[in-house]
Amino acid sequence: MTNLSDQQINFYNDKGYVAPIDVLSIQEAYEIREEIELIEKKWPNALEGLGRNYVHMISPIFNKVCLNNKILDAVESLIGKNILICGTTLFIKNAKEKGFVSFHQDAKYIGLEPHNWVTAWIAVTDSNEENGCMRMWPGSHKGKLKDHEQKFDEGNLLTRGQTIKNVPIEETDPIVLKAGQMSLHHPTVIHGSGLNKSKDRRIGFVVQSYIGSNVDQVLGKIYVQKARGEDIHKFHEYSKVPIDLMNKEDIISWNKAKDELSKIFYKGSNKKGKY
Ligand SMILES: O=C(O)CCC(=O)C(=O)O
Repeated sequence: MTNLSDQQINFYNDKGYVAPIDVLSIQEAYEIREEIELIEKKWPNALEGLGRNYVHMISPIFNKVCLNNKILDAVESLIGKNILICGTTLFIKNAKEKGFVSFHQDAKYIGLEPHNWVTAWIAVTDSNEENGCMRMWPGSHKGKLKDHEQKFDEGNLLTRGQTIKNVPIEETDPIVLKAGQMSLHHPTVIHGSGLNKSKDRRIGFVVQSYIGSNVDQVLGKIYVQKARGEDIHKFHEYSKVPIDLMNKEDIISWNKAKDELSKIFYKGSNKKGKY
């Protein structure tokens, strides 16, 4: 059992995140990197843009990570025992590229209500201040949702370049993780990340997010998979568990799911970004 301790739960409630949590071995983390790099080689561009989403639908390796018991035990400590996977995303920052993530709150445009959900950021590579790890503004989850400016700026890895202004960077905590560790963060904590100034890629495999079965999607349609417990509310349609990598039938379902997700991401916006 790797349920979070009372101290970790208190920390999460107070700060809006908890880290680091050991969940995968170095080998398991490396297996994810190899899967990503295999896909990039065999299906160039498949993971670009909107393709970075729902990747657990086309790869048994990514799917297995979402069902990892150490991750689920920790998640259960925060959102209860009835857990669904409602999406995954790859946040990749290659060396020498200008990728960053502006300060934002996940709950702003995602339509998941109520906020009984948590995001698991799993380090596929080490993630540190040099290569642009996430930074959390501790305690910022306690306030209301903030205004976000939609900047659609180049290099921003967020859909709309949504940005909360005047975040005091010196008050933010760097989330330093070794490959195989994860952080968990709250739907309304303000977070972002800077440039990768290292010589290697920085990769996060992100379950975005684990939701309680009481969480509805109020802006559109999502596809879920059961992670643990019972789906009491049955709000969502289920996606299939992938049989092998990039199976043709799975790709059809993946494309459908990504299209629906894109509608949610850009609801109310007259412009679309890259993702
Ligand atoms: O990977 C990053 O740098 C940011 C990821 C993020 O914003 C998230 O997982 O909510």
